[in-house]
Amino acid sequence: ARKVRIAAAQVGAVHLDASRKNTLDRLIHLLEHAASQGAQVVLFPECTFTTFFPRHFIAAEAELESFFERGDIVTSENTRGVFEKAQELGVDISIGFAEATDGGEHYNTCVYYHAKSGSVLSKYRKIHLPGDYEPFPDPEATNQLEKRYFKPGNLGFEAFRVPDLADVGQDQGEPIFGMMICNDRRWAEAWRCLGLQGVEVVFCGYNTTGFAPHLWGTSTKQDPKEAESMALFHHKLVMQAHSYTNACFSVSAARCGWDDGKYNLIAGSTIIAPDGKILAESITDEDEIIIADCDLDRCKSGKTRTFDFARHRRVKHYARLTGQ
Ligand code: CDT
Repeated sequence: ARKVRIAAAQVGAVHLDASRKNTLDRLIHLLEHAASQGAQVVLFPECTFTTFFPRHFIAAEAELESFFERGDIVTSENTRGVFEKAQELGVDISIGFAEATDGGEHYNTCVYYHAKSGSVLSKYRKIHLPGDYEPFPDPEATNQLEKRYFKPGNLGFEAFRVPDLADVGQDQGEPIFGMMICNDRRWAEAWRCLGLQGVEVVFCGYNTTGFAPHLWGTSTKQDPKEAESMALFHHKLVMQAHSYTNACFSVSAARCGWDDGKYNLIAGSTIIAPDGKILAESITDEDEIIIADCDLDRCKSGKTRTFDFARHRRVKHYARLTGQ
């Protein structure tokens, strides 16, 4: 058995005027809570350190920039607390943040931080940016201005090996992880890129609006409760289906709850097995840890039989996927 105890740290409402310190303290508290249950690695959501600002049209540059992190995420004043705590506890973390590069580019990013070496093992920049460049004319509409605020990621979907997590057999090597961010989870292509690299655990942090008819292209008369339940259904549908078709575990961590008492984000953080079944699931829309023992050997049956890609895929018929 190659068992890894994995946790997702779901983060409840973070208001527009939340203090950075208060939000960071909540993340540290969640990490301590996960570590006290024996978690070896903890996934945090997308854009974890602030409210989900792409819902707002922010014209003032200084205000917009205040939501982005600059320099080294591990040592920056606003973010280092959670990395220091991870190292102190010896627990790896994966965490999402809005990244501003030295060259002035902006990405929706996450990193995998390896506690033992105190280093970032892998970085991913969100490739599928949902929503719009221009805000909706309707002042009541919830926006999602990711196309305005971020560039599409330029690092691809790169799986990576993580040392020190599991007792691994000689031939099997270290666990293979991959990361995606929120909207990416709806795209089979993203999962298959990781699946083709033999991924065993996919991490996905998200901010998903519950009721947002303009965004989803549904009726504005839709019942908000029904809309939220549909959004949750689609979230679980894609996490379960794509875990199954790529024979991998998946972990999803929500930023959720009612931001500013007005903007609803779905909860539904999950840990899913390679057969598509849910192993752990959040029960609140607040700060909450979910945790599961994931035996990576459970990926084997799918990877060697039904989804043995080398034997069963018929690539010459897939040319349309890459526009060839
Ligand atoms: N953050 C993010 O990517 N959210 C999107 C909302 C849908 S926009 C139509 C998501 O796919 O969950």
